[in-house]
Amino acid sequence: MRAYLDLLKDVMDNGVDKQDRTGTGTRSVFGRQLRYDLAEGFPLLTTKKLHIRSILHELLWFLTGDTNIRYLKENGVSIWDEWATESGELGPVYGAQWRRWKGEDGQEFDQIAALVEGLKNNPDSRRHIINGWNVALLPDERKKPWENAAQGKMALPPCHVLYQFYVANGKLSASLYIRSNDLFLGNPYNTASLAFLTHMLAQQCDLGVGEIVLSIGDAHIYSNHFEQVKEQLTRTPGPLPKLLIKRKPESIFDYQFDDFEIVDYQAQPHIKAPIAV
Ligand code: FFO
Repeated sequence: MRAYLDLLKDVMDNGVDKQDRTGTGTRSVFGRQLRYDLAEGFPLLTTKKLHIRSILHELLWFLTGDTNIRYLKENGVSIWDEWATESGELGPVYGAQWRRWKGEDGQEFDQIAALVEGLKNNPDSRRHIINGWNVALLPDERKKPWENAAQGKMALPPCHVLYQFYVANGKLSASLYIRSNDLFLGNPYNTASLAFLTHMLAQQCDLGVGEIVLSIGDAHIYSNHFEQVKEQLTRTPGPLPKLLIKRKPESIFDYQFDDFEIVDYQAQPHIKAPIAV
Protein backbone atom coordinates (compact mmCIF):
# COMPACT_ATOMS: atom_id res chain seq x y z
CA MET A 1 0.00 0.00 0.00
CA ARG A 2 3.07 2.20 0.40
CA ALA A 3 3.42 2.25 -3.42
CA TYR A 4 -0.10 3.66 -3.76
CA LEU A 5 0.67 6.48 -1.34
CA ASP A 6 3.97 7.12 -3.15
CA LEU A 7 2.04 7.43 -6.41
CA LEU A 8 -0.34 9.96 -4.85
CA LYS A 9 2.67 11.97 -3.73
CA ASP A 10 4.33 11.65 -7.16
CA VAL A 11 1.21 13.06 -8.83
CA MET A 12 0.84 15.91 -6.32
CA ASP A 13 4.55 16.85 -6.70
CA ASN A 14 5.21 16.15 -10.38
CA GLY A 15 1.84 16.02 -12.10
CA VAL A 16 0.62 18.41 -14.79
CA ASP A 17 -2.61 20.31 -14.26
CA LYS A 18 -5.00 19.31 -17.04
CA GLN A 19 -8.61 19.86 -17.98
CA ASP A 20 -10.77 16.76 -18.35
CA ARG A 21 -14.09 15.58 -19.73
CA THR A 22 -15.93 16.18 -16.47
CA GLY A 23 -14.80 19.83 -16.23
CA THR A 24 -13.42 19.29 -12.71
CA GLY A 25 -9.72 19.59 -13.52
CA THR A 26 -7.04 17.08 -12.58
CA ARG A 27 -3.35 16.81 -11.83
CA SER A 28 -1.94 13.89 -13.75
CA VAL A 29 1.07 11.81 -14.74
CA PHE A 30 1.25 9.25 -17.54
CA GLY A 31 2.24 5.60 -17.36
CA ARG A 32 2.69 4.12 -13.89
CA GLN A 33 2.55 0.61 -12.44
CA LEU A 34 1.48 -0.74 -9.05
CA ARG A 35 1.90 -4.38 -8.00
CA TYR A 36 0.65 -6.38 -5.04
CA ASP A 37 1.67 -9.87 -3.95
CA LEU A 38 -1.59 -11.49 -2.88
CA ALA A 39 0.35 -13.79 -0.54
CA GLU A 40 1.06 -10.73 1.62
CA GLY A 41 -2.63 -10.16 2.27
CA PHE A 42 -5.69 -8.78 0.56
CA PRO A 43 -4.86 -5.36 -0.97
CA LEU A 44 -7.54 -3.24 0.67
CA LEU A 45 -6.46 0.28 1.48
CA THR A 46 -5.87 0.71 5.21
CA THR A 47 -5.26 4.47 5.26
CA LYS A 48 -8.95 5.09 4.50
CA LYS A 49 -11.89 2.82 5.17
CA LEU A 50 -13.32 1.41 1.93
CA HIS A 51 -16.89 0.37 1.25
CA ILE A 52 -16.29 -3.33 0.50
CA ARG A 53 -20.00 -3.83 -0.24
CA SER A 54 -19.83 -1.55 -3.27
CA ILE A 55 -16.69 -3.20 -4.65
CA LEU A 56 -17.94 -6.74 -4.33
CA HIS A 57 -21.47 -6.12 -5.57
CA GLU A 58 -20.09 -4.23 -8.57
CA LEU A 59 -17.86 -7.18 -9.51
CA LEU A 60 -20.65 -9.76 -9.07
CA TRP A 61 -22.88 -7.52 -11.20
CA PHE A 62 -20.25 -7.31 -13.98
CA LEU A 63 -19.99 -11.10 -13.94
CA THR A 64 -23.73 -11.56 -14.49
CA GLY A 65 -23.43 -9.52 -17.69
CA ASP A 66 -25.99 -7.01 -16.41
CA THR A 67 -25.66 -3.36 -17.45
CA ASN A 68 -28.63 -1.87 -15.62
CA ILE A 69 -27.99 -0.40 -12.17
CA ARG A 70 -31.15 -2.02 -10.73
CA TYR A 71 -29.19 -4.86 -9.08
CA LEU A 72 -26.78 -2.37 -7.51
CA LYS A 73 -29.60 -0.20 -6.17
CA GLU A 74 -31.40 -3.21 -4.74
CA ASN A 75 -28.20 -3.91 -2.82
CA GLY A 76 -27.70 -0.35 -1.61
CA VAL A 77 -24.83 0.42 -4.01
CA SER A 78 -24.91 3.83 -5.65
CA ILE A 79 -21.49 4.09 -7.34
CA TRP A 80 -22.89 3.88 -10.89
CA ASP A 81 -25.97 6.08 -10.40
CA GLU A 82 -24.57 9.26 -11.93
CA TRP A 83 -23.95 7.83 -15.40
CA ALA A 84 -27.15 5.88 -16.00
CA THR A 85 -30.33 6.83 -17.88
CA GLU A 86 -33.52 7.34 -15.88
CA SER A 87 -34.36 3.69 -16.36
CA GLY A 88 -30.95 2.72 -15.01
CA GLU A 89 -29.32 1.74 -18.30
CA LEU A 90 -25.59 2.18 -18.86
CA GLY A 91 -25.44 0.83 -22.41
CA PRO A 92 -23.08 -2.02 -23.33
CA VAL A 93 -20.48 -1.44 -20.56
CA TYR A 94 -18.29 -4.04 -18.81
CA GLY A 95 -20.88 -6.77 -18.21
CA ALA A 96 -22.04 -6.78 -21.82
CA GLN A 97 -18.52 -6.93 -23.25
CA TRP A 98 -17.31 -9.55 -20.77
CA ARG A 99 -20.21 -11.93 -21.26
CA ARG A 100 -21.83 -11.03 -24.60
CA TRP A 101 -19.30 -9.44 -26.96
CA LYS A 102 -21.12 -9.44 -30.33
CA GLY A 103 -19.31 -10.71 -33.37
CA GLU A 104 -20.07 -9.78 -36.96
CA ASP A 105 -22.90 -12.23 -37.53
CA GLY A 106 -24.49 -11.55 -34.14
CA GLN A 107 -22.63 -14.45 -32.53
CA GLU A 108 -22.00 -13.76 -28.83
CA PHE A 109 -18.68 -14.38 -27.10
CA ASP A 110 -18.52 -15.07 -23.38
CA GLN A 111 -15.01 -13.90 -22.55
CA ILE A 112 -15.24 -14.95 -18.89
CA ALA A 113 -16.35 -18.52 -19.65
CA ALA A 114 -13.59 -18.78 -22.27
CA LEU A 115 -11.06 -17.42 -19.78
CA VAL A 116 -11.91 -20.07 -17.17
CA GLU A 117 -11.74 -22.83 -19.81
CA GLY A 118 -8.39 -21.53 -20.99
CA LEU A 119 -6.92 -21.26 -17.50
CA LYS A 120 -8.01 -24.81 -16.70
CA ASN A 121 -7.06 -26.50 -19.96
CA ASN A 122 -4.17 -24.46 -21.30
CA PRO A 123 -2.67 -22.64 -18.31
CA ASP A 124 0.57 -21.72 -20.11
CA SER A 125 -1.29 -19.80 -22.79
CA ARG A 126 -0.33 -16.17 -23.32
CA ARG A 127 -3.84 -15.31 -24.47
CA HIS A 128 -5.77 -15.25 -21.19
CA ILE A 129 -7.33 -11.90 -21.96
CA ILE A 130 -10.54 -10.03 -21.20
CA ASN A 131 -11.00 -6.95 -23.37
CA GLY A 132 -13.62 -4.29 -22.71
CA TRP A 133 -12.60 -1.90 -25.52
CA ASN A 134 -15.24 -2.61 -28.16
CA VAL A 135 -14.56 0.12 -30.70
CA ALA A 136 -17.96 -0.09 -32.37
CA LEU A 137 -19.75 0.78 -29.12
CA LEU A 138 -17.58 3.57 -27.74
CA PRO A 139 -19.50 6.69 -26.71
CA ASP A 140 -19.29 10.15 -28.25
CA GLU A 141 -17.22 12.17 -25.74
CA ARG A 142 -19.17 15.37 -26.55
CA LYS A 143 -22.39 13.83 -25.26
CA LYS A 144 -23.39 13.10 -21.68
CA PRO A 145 -22.92 9.50 -20.50
CA TRP A 146 -26.67 8.86 -20.16
CA GLU A 147 -27.31 10.28 -23.66
CA ASN A 148 -24.83 7.79 -25.08
CA ALA A 149 -26.43 4.99 -23.07
CA ALA A 150 -29.88 5.93 -24.39
CA GLN A 151 -28.50 5.51 -27.93
CA GLY A 152 -27.13 2.04 -27.29
CA LYS A 153 -23.55 3.19 -26.81
CA MET A 154 -21.50 2.72 -23.64
CA ALA A 155 -22.25 5.44 -21.05
CA LEU A 156 -18.49 5.48 -20.39
CA PRO A 157 -15.75 3.65 -22.26
CA PRO A 158 -14.08 1.10 -19.99
CA CYS A 159 -11.45 2.52 -17.61
CA HIS A 160 -10.16 -0.95 -16.82
CA VAL A 161 -9.71 -1.87 -20.43
CA LEU A 162 -7.68 -5.05 -20.69
CA TYR A 163 -7.08 -7.89 -18.24
CA GLN A 164 -4.44 -10.55 -18.75
CA PHE A 165 -3.96 -13.60 -16.56
CA TYR A 166 -0.84 -15.70 -16.11
CA VAL A 167 -0.23 -19.09 -14.52
CA ALA A 168 3.16 -20.13 -13.17
CA ASN A 169 4.23 -22.39 -10.29
CA GLY A 170 0.58 -23.23 -9.65
CA LYS A 171 -0.32 -19.60 -9.01
CA LEU A 172 -2.58 -17.21 -10.88
CA SER A 173 -1.47 -13.62 -11.48
CA ALA A 174 -3.40 -10.82 -13.11
CA SER A 175 -2.43 -7.70 -14.95
CA LEU A 176 -4.85 -4.89 -15.70
CA TYR A 177 -4.43 -1.91 -18.00
CA ILE A 178 -6.34 1.14 -16.75
CA ARG A 179 -6.47 3.90 -19.35
CA SER A 180 -7.66 6.57 -16.93
CA ASN A 181 -7.51 6.25 -13.16
CA ASP A 182 -9.12 8.46 -10.54
CA LEU A 183 -6.43 7.75 -7.95
CA PHE A 184 -8.24 8.89 -4.84
CA LEU A 185 -11.68 7.31 -5.35
CA GLY A 186 -11.39 4.78 -8.18
CA ASN A 187 -7.96 3.19 -7.74
CA PRO A 188 -8.53 1.57 -4.32
CA TYR A 189 -11.79 0.10 -5.67
CA ASN A 190 -10.14 -1.13 -8.87
CA THR A 191 -7.29 -2.76 -6.93
CA ALA A 192 -9.60 -4.60 -4.55
CA SER A 193 -11.90 -5.63 -7.39
CA LEU A 194 -9.00 -7.14 -9.37
CA ALA A 195 -7.86 -8.96 -6.24
CA PHE A 196 -11.36 -10.40 -5.67
CA LEU A 197 -11.59 -11.54 -9.29
CA THR A 198 -8.14 -13.15 -9.16
CA HIS A 199 -9.00 -15.06 -5.97
CA MET A 200 -12.28 -16.28 -7.49
CA LEU A 201 -10.65 -17.45 -10.73
CA ALA A 202 -7.83 -19.11 -8.82
CA GLN A 203 -10.31 -21.00 -6.65
CA GLN A 204 -12.26 -22.18 -9.72
CA CYS A 205 -9.07 -23.38 -11.40
CA ASP A 206 -7.52 -24.97 -8.28
CA LEU A 207 -4.64 -22.52 -8.34
CA GLY A 208 -2.97 -20.42 -5.68
CA VAL A 209 -2.79 -16.65 -6.01
CA GLY A 210 0.26 -14.79 -7.28
CA GLU A 211 0.52 -11.09 -7.99
CA ILE A 212 -1.77 -8.41 -9.35
CA VAL A 213 -0.28 -5.67 -11.48
CA LEU A 214 -2.06 -2.43 -12.37
CA SER A 215 -0.66 -0.48 -15.31
CA ILE A 216 -2.11 2.98 -15.48
CA GLY A 217 -2.25 5.36 -18.46
CA ASP A 218 -3.55 8.75 -17.26
CA ALA A 219 -3.03 8.57 -13.47
CA HIS A 220 -4.79 11.59 -11.99
CA ILE A 221 -6.02 13.27 -8.87
CA TYR A 222 -9.10 15.47 -9.27
CA SER A 223 -8.53 19.03 -8.09
CA ASN A 224 -11.37 18.69 -5.58
CA HIS A 225 -9.54 15.75 -3.95
CA PHE A 226 -6.27 17.56 -3.15
CA GLU A 227 -7.13 18.23 0.50
CA GLN A 228 -8.27 14.65 1.01
CA VAL A 229 -5.05 13.36 -0.57
CA LYS A 230 -2.95 15.54 1.74
CA GLU A 231 -4.83 14.13 4.73
CA GLN A 232 -4.28 10.59 3.48
CA LEU A 233 -0.55 11.20 3.01
CA THR A 234 -0.22 11.97 6.74
CA ARG A 235 -1.39 8.43 7.55
CA THR A 236 0.72 5.26 7.89
CA PRO A 237 -0.52 2.03 6.28
CA GLY A 238 -1.35 -0.86 8.62
CA PRO A 239 -1.28 -4.65 8.13
CA LEU A 240 -3.41 -6.00 5.27
CA PRO A 241 -6.57 -7.99 5.92
CA LYS A 242 -7.19 -11.52 4.63
CA LEU A 243 -9.86 -12.78 2.27
CA LEU A 244 -11.89 -15.83 3.21
CA ILE A 245 -14.06 -17.50 0.53
CA LYS A 246 -16.41 -19.71 2.49
CA ARG A 247 -17.27 -22.31 -0.17
CA LYS A 248 -16.31 -23.29 -3.70
CA PRO A 249 -19.24 -22.42 -5.96
CA GLU A 250 -20.05 -24.54 -9.04
CA SER A 251 -18.69 -21.97 -11.47
CA ILE A 252 -17.28 -18.47 -11.70
CA PHE A 253 -20.88 -17.28 -12.19
CA ASP A 254 -22.25 -18.75 -8.95
CA TYR A 255 -20.52 -16.62 -6.34
CA GLN A 256 -22.75 -14.74 -3.94
CA PHE A 257 -22.05 -11.77 -1.75
CA ASP A 258 -22.16 -13.85 1.44
CA ASP A 259 -19.48 -16.23 0.15
CA PHE A 260 -16.85 -13.63 0.98
CA GLU A 261 -15.49 -12.45 4.27
CA ILE A 262 -12.74 -9.93 4.82
CA VAL A 263 -10.95 -10.76 8.06
CA ASP A 264 -9.02 -8.27 10.22
CA TYR A 265 -9.64 -5.14 8.18
CA GLN A 266 -8.32 -2.40 10.42
CA ALA A 267 -8.68 0.81 8.46
CA GLN A 268 -8.35 4.44 9.42
CA PRO A 269 -11.49 6.59 9.14
CA HIS A 270 -13.17 7.13 5.79
CA ILE A 271 -12.31 10.35 3.94
CA LYS A 272 -15.21 11.78 1.95
CA ALA A 273 -14.70 13.11 -1.55
CA PRO A 274 -17.03 14.15 -4.39
CA ILE A 275 -17.10 11.96 -7.51
CA ALA A 276 -16.48 13.61 -10.87
CA VAL A 277 -19.23 12.85 -13.39
N1 FFO B 1 -15.86 8.09 -12.42
C1 FFO B 1 -14.89 8.65 -11.73
N2 FFO B 1 -14.80 9.97 -11.66
N3 FFO B 1 -13.97 7.89 -11.04
C2 FFO B 1 -14.02 6.53 -11.07
O1 FFO B 1 -13.16 5.88 -10.46
C3 FFO B 1 -15.06 5.91 -11.83
N4 FFO B 1 -15.19 4.52 -11.90
C4 FFO B 1 -16.55 3.99 -12.12
C5 FFO B 1 -17.15 4.75 -13.29
N5 FFO B 1 -17.01 6.18 -13.17
C6 FFO B 1 -15.97 6.73 -12.50
C7 FFO B 1 -17.38 4.16 -10.87
N6 FFO B 1 -16.65 3.86 -9.68
C8 FFO B 1 -17.01 5.87 -6.07
C9 FFO B 1 -16.06 4.87 -6.24
C10 FFO B 1 -15.95 4.21 -7.45
C11 FFO B 1 -16.77 4.55 -8.50
C12 FFO B 1 -17.71 5.56 -8.34
C13 FFO B 1 -17.84 6.21 -7.12
C14 FFO B 1 -17.18 6.58 -4.75
O2 FFO B 1 -17.82 7.62 -4.69
N7 FFO B 1 -16.65 6.04 -3.64
C15 FFO B 1 -16.84 6.60 -2.31
C16 FFO B 1 -17.87 5.83 -1.52
C17 FFO B 1 -19.11 5.53 -2.25
C18 FFO B 1 -19.71 4.16 -1.93
O3 FFO B 1 -19.04 3.13 -1.99
O4 FFO B 1 -20.91 4.14 -1.64
C19 FFO B 1 -15.54 6.51 -1.55
O5 FFO B 1 -14.74 5.59 -1.82
O6 FFO B 1 -15.33 7.35 -0.69
C20 FFO B 1 -14.11 3.65 -11.97
O7 FFO B 1 -14.17 2.48 -11.84
